[in-house]
Amino acid sequence: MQSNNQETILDKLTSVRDIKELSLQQLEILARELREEIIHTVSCNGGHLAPSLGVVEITLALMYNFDPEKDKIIWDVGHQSYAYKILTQGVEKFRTIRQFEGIPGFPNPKFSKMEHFGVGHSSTSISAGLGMAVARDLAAEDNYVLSIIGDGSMTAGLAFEGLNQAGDQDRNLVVILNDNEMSISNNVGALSSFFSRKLYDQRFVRFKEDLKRRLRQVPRIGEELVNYARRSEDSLKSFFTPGMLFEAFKFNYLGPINGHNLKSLIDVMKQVQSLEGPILIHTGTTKGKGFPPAEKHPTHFHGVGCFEPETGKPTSNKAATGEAYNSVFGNTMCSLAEHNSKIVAITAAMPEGTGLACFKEKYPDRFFDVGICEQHAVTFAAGLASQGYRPVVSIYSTFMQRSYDQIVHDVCLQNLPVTFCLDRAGLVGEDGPTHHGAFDISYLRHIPNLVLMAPKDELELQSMLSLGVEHSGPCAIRYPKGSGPGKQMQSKGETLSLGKGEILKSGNELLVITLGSTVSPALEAANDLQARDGSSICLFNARFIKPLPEEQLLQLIPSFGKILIIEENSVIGGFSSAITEFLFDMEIMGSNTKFKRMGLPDKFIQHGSRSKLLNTVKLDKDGIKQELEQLLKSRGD
Ligand SMILES: Cc1ncc(C[n+]2csc(CCOP(=O)(O)OP(=O)(O)O)c2C)c(N)n1
Repeated sequence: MQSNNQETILDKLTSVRDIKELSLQQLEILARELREEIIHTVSCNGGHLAPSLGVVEITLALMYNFDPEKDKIIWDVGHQSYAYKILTQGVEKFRTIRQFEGIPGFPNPKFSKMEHFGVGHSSTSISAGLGMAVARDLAAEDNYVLSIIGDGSMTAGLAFEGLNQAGDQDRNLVVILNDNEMSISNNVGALSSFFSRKLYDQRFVRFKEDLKRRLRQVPRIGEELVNYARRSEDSLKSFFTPGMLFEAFKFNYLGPINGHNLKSLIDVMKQVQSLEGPILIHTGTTKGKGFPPAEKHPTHFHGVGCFEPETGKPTSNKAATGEAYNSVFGNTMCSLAEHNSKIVAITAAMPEGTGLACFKEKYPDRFFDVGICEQHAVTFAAGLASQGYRPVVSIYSTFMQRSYDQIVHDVCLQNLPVTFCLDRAGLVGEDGPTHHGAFDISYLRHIPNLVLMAPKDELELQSMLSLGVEHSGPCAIRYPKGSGPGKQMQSKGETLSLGKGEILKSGNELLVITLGSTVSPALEAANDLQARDGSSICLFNARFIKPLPEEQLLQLIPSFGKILIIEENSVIGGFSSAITEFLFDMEIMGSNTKFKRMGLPDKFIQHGSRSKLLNTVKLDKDGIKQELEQLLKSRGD
């Protein structure tokens, strides 16, 4: 950001191609300016700060050596692409990032011709890059394909599936491994400790010096041996570094190099232009580089809300209504685990986001972070459950999409007692369509044996979790981002019965059937209308999508001529589909009954604050009230 009236290098750029004309010194100044702009904008809009600060030099070296219009630069996850967005779309657009109708936080080809592939979920960049490399070769075109992937994203099987085929295809493809030894939290797994065997690791340097000293001591041929060792340093390097691993995949391994040293980066990227076949450049970077609070607390600054740019202290003073769902989940897990030693918790690289950090602290032996490996997380849980344990797998709704086959084949088909906790179900807000949890009811509700439920508040989440870990088969609980309506946690939630809902408000003019996050706004809307003009609305909280509370529905539905079903899931295949299918099967789809359903429309919903998006799709109190008013006014026949 410009701190005085002097024109910065960033201001003077008219096109991304201007970067090629800059001196090393000017590039270093530009790196500083980019960091200032990223910190300034993220402090106002929130966003992925630490990942983006870590790749500023890598971005500049790419821009210096390649042509982002012609060459395909693919950012894995895309949360680190802020410097790229500034350079390719300009500061003005960048300042609208993540805001409703502004540019998205993740690369999306619909918004820029220099964003070649839509991302948000991790570990896709090598497969997509290989696809682009093959397409290029088939069309006899000439461009570079570069995939930039973090060490966290490299833990996923998908990344290795890509490497495996890429090595075999032997196409020109460059993979840049951005190794900061962090996922959102510290990276985990055997692979991550392998990566951290760095060339500039003191142990390697010491070993090298030691070896040379000993060789020199060999009579007569000592100096010659030292020279031979020097010549062999490259193969020694790959033996002592992750080169071994990537060379086994038939990649030409370059590195590791300091990912903040612009000269080394520019040199190595120049070098790859004269090489053929798949190449992996291993760079070491610091997450949060250049902003001390983020360097110190990279997990907190991975993705942040608004903050003071001078100190990093949060500034958003949104009054939360209740306790955050993830914290209710984490605390409930801790208390349930106290009484049941078979309960174990599993996360796929999100101990903080899912609320399991306290469980990790309290029960380190019963906590498992498997890395960004949602598929493995589910099958791993199935193995534990098959041996009498009660695994609880907490994964965001959107990322659970990856585990569909494992849920069907490894858990539900064998009726194993695994509890799935799907956080961030529904609209997530600023992260946008790659992250909305719009489909989980639809992709889970048809799986035999699976119990599927959604809590209306914090207390109900507590009760559903207790039911889940006691139930003899698989269960899934979906709950939204943020906090609940404000129900205090109790030492023990209400005991729920499978497939039983509750009438929260009685009435005789219209029946609302809903569950989960839409219960609260629907109840408020119904109460408002009753207070305003005496409307008599009955509200039924179904709690369960599966098994549906069939008996209660059969009792309630025939008494109403107007029925509104509300859910925060895609209307296609969701909760309202479950009810209409049930009514159809029971042959009680009365032609005199007016049915209406509200849910997420059949389209991908853009980014913006959660409240703005809920308002846009009419799933907030005002939208529901409008629908209720119309239904109440309409004739019942
Ligand atoms: C399939 C999937 N699971 C989980 C996430 C959430 N997530 C976003 S970034 C990230 C960590 C990525 O670490 P790394 O690739 O090393 O990049 P860094 O943030 O360290 O730059 C995770 C777990 C995701 N985007 N996609």
